Amino acid sequence: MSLLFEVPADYPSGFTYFPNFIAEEEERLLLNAVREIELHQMQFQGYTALRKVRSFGYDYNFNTRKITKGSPIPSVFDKLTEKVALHMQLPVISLAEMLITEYPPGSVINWHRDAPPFDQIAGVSLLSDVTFKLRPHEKSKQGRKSIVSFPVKRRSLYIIQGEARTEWQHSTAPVSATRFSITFRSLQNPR
Ligand SMILES: O=C(O)CCC(=O)C(=O)O
Repeated sequence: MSLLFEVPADYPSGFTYFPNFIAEEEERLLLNAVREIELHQMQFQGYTALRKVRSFGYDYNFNTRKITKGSPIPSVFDKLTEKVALHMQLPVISLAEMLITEYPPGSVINWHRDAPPFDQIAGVSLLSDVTFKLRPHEKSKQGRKSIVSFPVKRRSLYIIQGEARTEWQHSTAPVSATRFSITFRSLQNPR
């Protein structure tokens, strides 16, 4: 497994980045699969975001802050799930949730740490690049200078584990062209 870090030296421990994680042909097949799936506008605490989403495996409810079992991850994503699990050094069964997100031009995901029921996170980017940002979660440590910002390229994989997961938040800058991400999450308490 080749490990190529193309992120700044001050990126937090637990953040790993693999450019060219998938080949162009794999990206084309994944885009075909993703475009077959009906996505819905993301609703968050009474606010409708520009991005569209669909989760599989588990669904997280932002009101109850609980997860419930969802529809199974479609088998067309098996190969990708296995490859992501291998890079996360986790058994494939532990990738319990898969979230597909479509970001139309101008859309973002704001600063957040992923919901507590989830543990480790991995994101595969399709169709276009994005500027990915990380900053400390603790308010007293936040400031312009604490933001680590770098490009996450289409066909890449990033993994968020350890300190990057527990002590840091992440967000993305507005995209200039439509981007899809496929996010995998393991559970804090596997069922
Ligand atoms: O689009 C991305 O890669 C970020 C996804 C993300 O942070 C999330 O779904 O919580």
